[in-house]
Amino acid sequence: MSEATFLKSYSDPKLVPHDGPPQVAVLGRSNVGKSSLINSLARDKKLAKTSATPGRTQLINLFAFGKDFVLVDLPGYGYAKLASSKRDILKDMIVGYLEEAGPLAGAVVITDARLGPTDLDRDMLDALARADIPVIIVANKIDKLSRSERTERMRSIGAAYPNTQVLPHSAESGDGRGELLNAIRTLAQQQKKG
Ligand SMILES: Nc1nc2c(ncn2[C@@H]2O[C@H](COP(=O)(O)OP(=O)(O)OP(=O)(O)O)[C@@H](O)[C@H]2O)c(=O)[nH]1
Ligand SMILES: [Mg+2]
Repeated sequence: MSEATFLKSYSDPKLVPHDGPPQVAVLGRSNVGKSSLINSLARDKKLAKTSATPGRTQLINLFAFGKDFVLVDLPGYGYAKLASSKRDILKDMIVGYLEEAGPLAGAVVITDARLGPTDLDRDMLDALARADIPVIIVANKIDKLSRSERTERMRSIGAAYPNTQVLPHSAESGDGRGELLNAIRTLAQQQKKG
């Protein structure tokens, strides 16, 4: 049984409504596993469209997790092979959603556990910090690392971002699913109270 429902897709960030539950943006490089992570949280592999090739998500897609929160699946950044005109359109969607579409409960920034935050991830994290948007950093595809590599990766991201929550996750094994769900719920509740 799916724990989330697809609401709607948008190409124009200005049209995304903000009258429902708190919204949490899912951000990260193309192919890092944003859509798969939403499916993992929803326990529904078919909810968000995923693909082994980058550039799959090309719209702003809203998924409601009951009345608790809405996860916003966005196009990935940094996909070099995409035509530059298309890349600009996708970038405008991400930036437009973050800047213009209204208050956000927070953002989940997904990094590849094998790489840690890249330059583009750092730029995104800096921009979110400047905008005062609460962030959870995810070390995704953690199944690809050995136990000792996991420990070292979590330590190094934590050292680079000491004031930010950093959580491991794997859509493959389900590792970290419960903790991430709780952390997102907490972000959403904080916005409701604030
Ligand atoms: N091993 C492993 N593979 C994963 C994991 N999460 C995603 N993948 C794989 O990574 C690829 C990309 O997944 P998507 O969820 O489509 O990535 P995305 O970030 O939404 O990509 P775009 O929409 O193109 O930006 C797919 O082949 C997934 O099966 C994970 O936790 N572990
Ligand atoms: Mg996607």
